[in-house]
Amino acid sequence: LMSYNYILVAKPEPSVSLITLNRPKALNALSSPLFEELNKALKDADDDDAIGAIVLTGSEKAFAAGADIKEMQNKTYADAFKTRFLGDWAQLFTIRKPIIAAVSGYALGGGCELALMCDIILASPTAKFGQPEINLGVIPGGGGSQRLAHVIGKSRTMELVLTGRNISAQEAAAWGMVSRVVGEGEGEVVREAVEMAKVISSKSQIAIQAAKEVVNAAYELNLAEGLRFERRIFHGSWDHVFAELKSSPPSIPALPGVGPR
Ligand code: CO8
Repeated sequence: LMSYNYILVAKPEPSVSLITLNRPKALNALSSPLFEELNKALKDADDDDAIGAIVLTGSEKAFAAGADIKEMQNKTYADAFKTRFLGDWAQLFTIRKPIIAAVSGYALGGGCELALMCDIILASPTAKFGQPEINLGVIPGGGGSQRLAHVIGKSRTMELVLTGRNISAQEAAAWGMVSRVVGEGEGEVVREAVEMAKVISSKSQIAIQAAKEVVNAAYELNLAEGLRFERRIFHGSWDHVFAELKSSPPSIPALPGVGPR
């Protein structure tokens, strides 16, 4: 097992990888070394055939309070450009298995952007989302302006990005930014996310990964391209079902009216 400095990796269920951001003293500020470890853990989970879904969480106080301001403050434009600063965050999109963010406490700036990069967000009643970059004289740099605009629309995105105001879990749910607010109690949001990950893991993994790919395409393609992409993936998606039915024992339920059972 890999040992990490800034994250914890566990298997609360045989089919679920739980990654916990673990820089409590800095409220999980997303430094480059932290992101390097996160990328490694995500890749390992993606490569592990036993894992069907991933849960990403932080602490009760903070999912993540942003990009690491202390790391950024001395970077010149040339440093940032040459090292593609924050560019490595995009590795998260190469992960084919679903990633569920379980958010408690602060999800600000880069922390909010990290949650938005996940496939599903569940929020604890304590969650607070916001893009406070404007208060520092800068703007979001991890996709916040673009992803929020897709998810909550222009007016609300402008409000968050231009005022720097934080919103509550309830507001985020009403705005469609998170799936829902789960019950109170420490660790509740993580338990709920693990349960959801377990359900996802019980399905055909090929179908799950194809479904994630096509839903995410809705945020990149126009409608005509997206529909064509969905249809193509759909056309291929039953091939493996019949292939598995021919081999025994099938790991997925038989289709009504089809197959030996
Ligand atoms: N980066 C680095 N360290 C951080 C960060 C961060 N984003 N957030 C908190 N910390 C550290 C604090 O410095 C403090 O460390 P120390 O004890 O060594 O001083 C420790 O975490 C605890 O923080 P607080 O004492 O502030 O805890 P509070 O409970 O009083 O407050 C808050 C919690 C409200 C979340 C507060 O910490 C806060 O406002 N944090 C910053 C939030 C923020 O602005 N996030 C957006 C970051 S910006 C971004 O993501 C991209 C742009 C960055 C541009 C930087 C240009 C210079």
